[in-house]
Amino acid sequence: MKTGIIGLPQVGKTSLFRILTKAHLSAQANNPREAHIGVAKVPDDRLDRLAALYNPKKLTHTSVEYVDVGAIGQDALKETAYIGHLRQVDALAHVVRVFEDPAVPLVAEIDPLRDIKNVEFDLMVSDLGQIEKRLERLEKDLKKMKTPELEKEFELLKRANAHLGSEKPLREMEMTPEDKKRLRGFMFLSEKPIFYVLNIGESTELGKELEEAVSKYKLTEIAARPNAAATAICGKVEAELAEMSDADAAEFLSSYGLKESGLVRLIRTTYKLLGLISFFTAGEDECRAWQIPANTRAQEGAGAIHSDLEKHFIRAETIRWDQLLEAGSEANARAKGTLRLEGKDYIVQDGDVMHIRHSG
Ligand SMILES: Nc1nc2c(ncn2[C@@H]2O[C@H](COP(=O)(O)OP(=O)(O)O)[C@@H](O)[C@H]2O)c(=O)[nH]1
Ligand SMILES: [Mg+2]
Repeated sequence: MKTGIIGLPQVGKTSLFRILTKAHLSAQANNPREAHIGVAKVPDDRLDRLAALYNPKKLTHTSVEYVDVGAIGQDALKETAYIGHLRQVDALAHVVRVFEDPAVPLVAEIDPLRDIKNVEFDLMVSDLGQIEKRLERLEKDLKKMKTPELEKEFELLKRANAHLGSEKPLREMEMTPEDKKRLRGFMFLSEKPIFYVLNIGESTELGKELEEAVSKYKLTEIAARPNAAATAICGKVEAELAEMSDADAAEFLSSYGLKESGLVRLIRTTYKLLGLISFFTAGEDECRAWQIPANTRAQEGAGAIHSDLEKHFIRAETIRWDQLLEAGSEANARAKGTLRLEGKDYIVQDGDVMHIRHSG
């Protein structure tokens, strides 16, 4: 799953991308129209604690991809390469500048809500253009021959058109799963879940500032809308943290009154916005997190590990991660009755530890 990092110029997109993916960008960074793609490990304290119990040879986290697509704007959105990259992503992280720095001149006065509205507008205009073109085509085709399929698409696009016309992004439009499927091929930009990331300046009371930023910059309402979220980070501090050892980083964080790095929060929120959850497999060889969409059945979930496990699935020995830790071992958990046997239609829960029994 990919998240596109978008935003106006000079807001800290590339800096954030670098820290998220620990990428060392070289020559390719010179071309502003070239998207950078990188992988970020998804931090998971639950998995780390399971690993402390099993002491495995290997510890494997899940990961998500980030794409630094470059600055957004009406012009960029007319470029085939730019829009191509943007359409491919599953969610958007919109970096909004709040930090002030004389070394990085401001294009306009700091106003997150204005920036958010401007970028949203650009996304919606791009979608409208696509819809209008398709509607024209459909009108012609429907005159030649009416099919229920074409008529349904026409009605849905008309509704999407009106929705955008009322200045609302498609991610806020009510849609049945069938509607969603019908629109999938268009890869509409304003339909993607969005995550507003306020990049705030350094301060001695950073912990408090980070906590209050979303309400201070009046994003509470916008972040509560469907398929949206907001958080604040301090890019500069994150960049310093990225260079430190774990012990130094922990001390540095507490000196700012922080419990965890902003990156951890950011990656976690991205994961949620993408509709993903993790289940675990745990043993002496490997402790591992597996990424699946929320509401996945156990049999399909087994397929995330290996297609053979899905094909030959019998049952899944299942226990919640914290119940396993509490029991101290699978044998104890079985004795206590907290280890359950689940069938193929069981809906896997975030944090389940599973052992798939199979006949393959
Ligand atoms: N003071 C400060 N400067 C930053 C921060 N994030 C990025 N910058 C600087 O702002 C400039 C633009 O950053 P960059 O990540 O390239 O922005 P982009 O155009 O959005 O990709 C660079 O000189 C960065 O060093 C931040 O959090 N605080
Ligand atoms: Mg950049």
